[in-house]
Amino acid sequence: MEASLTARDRVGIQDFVLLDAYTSESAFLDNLRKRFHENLIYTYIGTLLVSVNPYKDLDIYSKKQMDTYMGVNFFELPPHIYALADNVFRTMLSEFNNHFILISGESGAGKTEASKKILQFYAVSCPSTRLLNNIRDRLLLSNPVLEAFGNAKTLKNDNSSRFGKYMDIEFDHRGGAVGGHILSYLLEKSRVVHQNHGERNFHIFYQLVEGGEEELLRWLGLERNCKNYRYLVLQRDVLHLGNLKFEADARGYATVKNNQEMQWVSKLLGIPGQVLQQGLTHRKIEAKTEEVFSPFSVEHAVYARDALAKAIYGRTFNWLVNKINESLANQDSSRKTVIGLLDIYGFEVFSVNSFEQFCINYCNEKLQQLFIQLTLKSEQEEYELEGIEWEPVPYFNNKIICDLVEEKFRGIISLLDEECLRPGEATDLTFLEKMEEKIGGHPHFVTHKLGDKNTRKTLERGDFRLLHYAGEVTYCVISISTAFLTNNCISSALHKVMQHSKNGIIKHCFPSSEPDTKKRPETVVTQFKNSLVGLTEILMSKEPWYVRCIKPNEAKQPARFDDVLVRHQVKYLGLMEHLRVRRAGFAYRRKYEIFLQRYKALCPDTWPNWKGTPAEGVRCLIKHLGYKTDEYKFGRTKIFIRHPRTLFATEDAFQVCKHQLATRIQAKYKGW
Ligand code: AD9
Ligand code: MG
Repeated sequence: MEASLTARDRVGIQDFVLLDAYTSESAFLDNLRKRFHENLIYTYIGTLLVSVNPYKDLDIYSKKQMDTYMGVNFFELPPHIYALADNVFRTMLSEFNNHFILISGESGAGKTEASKKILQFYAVSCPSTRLLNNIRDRLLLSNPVLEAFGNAKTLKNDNSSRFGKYMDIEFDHRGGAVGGHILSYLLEKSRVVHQNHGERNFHIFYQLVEGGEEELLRWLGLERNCKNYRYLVLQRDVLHLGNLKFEADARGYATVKNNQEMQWVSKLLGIPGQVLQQGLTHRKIEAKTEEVFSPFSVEHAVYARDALAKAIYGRTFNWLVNKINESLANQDSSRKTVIGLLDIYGFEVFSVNSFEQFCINYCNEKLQQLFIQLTLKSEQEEYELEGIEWEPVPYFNNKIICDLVEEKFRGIISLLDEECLRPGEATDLTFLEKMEEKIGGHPHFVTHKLGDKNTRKTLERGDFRLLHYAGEVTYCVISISTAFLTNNCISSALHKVMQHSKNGIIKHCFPSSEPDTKKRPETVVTQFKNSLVGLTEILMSKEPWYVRCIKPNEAKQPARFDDVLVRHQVKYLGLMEHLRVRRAGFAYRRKYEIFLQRYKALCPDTWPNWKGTPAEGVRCLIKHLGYKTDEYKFGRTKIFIRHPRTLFATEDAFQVCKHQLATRIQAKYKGW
C-alpha cells in the first residue's frame, strides 16, 4: 500500500477523473507537472487526452509500443496517443460509423506531432496487403511534402503549420486503410513576400537551395548557398520574382531594372518576357473599342509583383494538395468509414498581429465553440432532455466572440467587407471608426478611443484589441484592412498574362474561366469564414474525440514547466469544466435498441429475441450482468453508464461470447 502511494505521489494520476481534489486547479496543475517531470506527457480526462509537449525525443513511439497498445482496452495501459488512436479505430469498426479527432492547443503545443503519431499508428496497425500498403505509404509521405510547402519557422515554433489541415483516412469494413482526402485551409501566403524579424519563409525554399540536386538548381538558375540570396537572408520574396527590381523612368513610371532576373522569371513561368513585363508594370483599361494600357508607379509595380508571387505560391499549393488527393483517392466505391484528423494552426499572439493572426485566432475561436457545443453544452442538454438529474456546470461560452467576428451586418468581417465596397473612400481609419460605431459597446472589443486610462496607454490609435477566449490580442488595423482591401487578388490583366504560360502547372493554376470581372470576388476572410462553416458541418456529422495539447514553456526547452503559462492554457482550454462535467456525468450512453442489439447474447432472457420494450430488455440485461446501481442511469431513450470500465467489461464478455459461439458453429459444421 505504502509503495503504491509513493509511486502515485511521484508519477501522479493518469486520469484526472480519479483525482481526489478534482475541482482544484492547483491539484490539476500539480498532477500535470509531476507527470511531465517523469516524462509522462499524457493524461486522460475520461476519453479526452491531455498532452504536454516534452520538447525532447521520448522512447515511447516505437513499433513495440504500438504493438502494446493495439487492441487493448483504453484504460488498461498508461495514457498514450496510441491508446486514443486504437480506441477510435476499434469503435469505428464495431459501430461502423465516422469519427474525427480534434487536436487543439496553441502554436508550438504539439498538434502536428500528435497528428503524425496517430497516422503512423494507423499505418502500422491496419491490416496490410500490397494495395493497402501503397495507400498507407502515400498517406505517410504526404506529410513531409505538405510540411515543406506549408510550414515555416516562426517565433513560436520552428516548424509552425501555416495552413490548416483536415485529413480523412478512409477504411474498409476490415479496417484496411483504402484511401484519404485532405482539405487545406487558408495558407499564409503573405509569408512568401514578407516575414517578421526572426522568422523564415516556407521550408521548401531553404530545402531547395541547400539540398536541391545540382542539375535542378542549374535549370532554375539558382546557386547553392542561401547566403547568396538577398531575399532568403533578408527574408524576402520568392526567389527570382522577388528579386525583380523596378525603377522610375523619366515620367515617373515603373520599368524593370534588372533584365537578367526578368529573363529568368519569364523562362521559368513559361511566359514571354515582354508580356510579363507589360503585366507587371501596366494596368489594362478596356475602353469601348480599344484596350488602353495605363502605366504603374514603382510602388504599384512592387505591389503587383508581390501579389503575383503570393498568387502563384497559393495556387500551386492548392494544386499540390489536389495532386496528393488524386493519388490518395479510394478506387473502391464500397461502403467505407472514416477517421478525420484535424490539425490547424494554433492560437497566436505576436508583438504585432496582422490579418493572418486575425484569421488564425478566429479559426481557433470556432474550434473552441465546436468543442463547447459537442462537450459542455450538448452533454448537459442531453441530460436534461433525457430526464437525468444533473447539477449544471457553469462554463465560459465563447459564442459571444465568434458572433463579434462573424455576425451578419455588424460583425467585424461584415464591416470590413462593407469597407471593401467603397474603394477609394474607405481607409484604415474609416474602418476603425465604423467598428467603434457599430460594436463599440461590445465587452470583447477595445480601441484607444474606447479604452480606459490604462488601456489607452497600451493601445495606439491604429489598433484594436479583441479579448479572445485564449487571451487578449492587439491587431494592427492597417495590416488588417490593407490585407482586406487589397484582397490578395492579382489583377485580371495579370491573370490573363499567366494564361500565356507554357508551364502546365501554372496554366492549370490560372484557368481561363476566371476571374469574372463583373462579379466582385469574395474577400479572403469571407471565403475563409465559409470554409470554416463547411468544416464545422463535416465535423458535426462525425463522432468527436479530443487531444488537447499544452505548451510547457515559451523557450521551446525540455524539462521546463512554466506554471503560469500552463495554468493559463488549462483555463482557456476549458479543461477544468470538462473534468467537472465528466466527473459528475456519464462516459457512455447508447440508445436502448442499439445497446440491447449488441449485448443481448450475454443474457439468456434477452437472447435470441426479446419480446418486451428495448428499455425493459436493457434493464433485464444489466441486472444479469450485475451492474451496480450507481454505475448507470436510465434516460428517456438511452442508457447512461458512468465509467468506461463498466462498458469495457461488458464488451470483453461479449467478445468471449462471440468467440465461443463461432467455435460452436465451427464444431457443428465440421466435416460438412
Ligand atoms: V503550430 O500551431 O503548427 O505553430 P503545433 O503544431 O501545435 O504548432 P508542433 O507539433 O509543430 O506544434 O510541435 C512543435 C515542436 O515541439 C516540434 O517540432 C517538436 O520539436 C516538439 N514536440 C511536439 N510534440 C512532441 C512530442 N510528442 N515528442 C517530442 C515534440 N517533441
Ligand atoms: Mg502545427
